[in-house]
Amino acid sequence: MKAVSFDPRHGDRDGTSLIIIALGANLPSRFGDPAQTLLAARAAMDESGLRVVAESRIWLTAPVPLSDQPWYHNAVVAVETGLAPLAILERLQEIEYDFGRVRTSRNAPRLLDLDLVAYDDVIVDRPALIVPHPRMHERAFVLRPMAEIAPDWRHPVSGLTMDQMIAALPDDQQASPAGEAGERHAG
Ligand code: A4P
Ligand code: MG
Repeated sequence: MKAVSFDPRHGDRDGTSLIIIALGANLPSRFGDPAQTLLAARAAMDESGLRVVAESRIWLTAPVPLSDQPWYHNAVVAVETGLAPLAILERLQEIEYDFGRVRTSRNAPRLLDLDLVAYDDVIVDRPALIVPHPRMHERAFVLRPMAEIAPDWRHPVSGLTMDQMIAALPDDQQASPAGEAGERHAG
């Protein structure tokens, strides 16, 4: 794929874009435990014009940076939409607020975090929006689920493949599909 610069206020180019959104939660919400919150968030995306066309399994992941916070449930979905990147970010933030998120500090525990991880090979570098997400390439909780639904994606800035980014992850970022890990860390 060739990297292109792209005005994030305008809509997608041909309707066949690979748009990747990462979901994360590590506190209970009114929808239940974090796994139930992620399922409800996926449904909310569908209802707000972000049609989910592929989804990873739900992964249970150690907090990054490592701390005594509860472990996270994380997942990644691909959506189809005619919305431009900035409009997608607005929809995601509306859903976060609707789910009761109160922004405190970066990396604080959260009811629901929705990040726009990638929009094809588009590069956006604005104060309010950076795409690909500026930390996606160093996070197992994004890359491992994303590899399940977009194994052929290549980072448009570094040129690295999914396999290369995963191979470069530090060893301490534990992540496994929720069913396999057991639920002992959840909460
Ligand atoms: N922003 C810029 N680019 C983007 C983008 N591509 N997608 C801006 C979403 N937002 C983007 O985000 C802060 C600002 O980033 C937004 O106002 C938006 O304009 P936020 O969601 O308000 O705050 P945050 O989530 O605390 O910060 P941030 O930077 O999104 O944190 P991260 O990097 O998402 O990290 N560990 C595990 N295991 N699992 C997790 O899910 N999540 C985090 C949050 C930390 N550790 C984690 C997990
Ligand atoms: Mg976020």
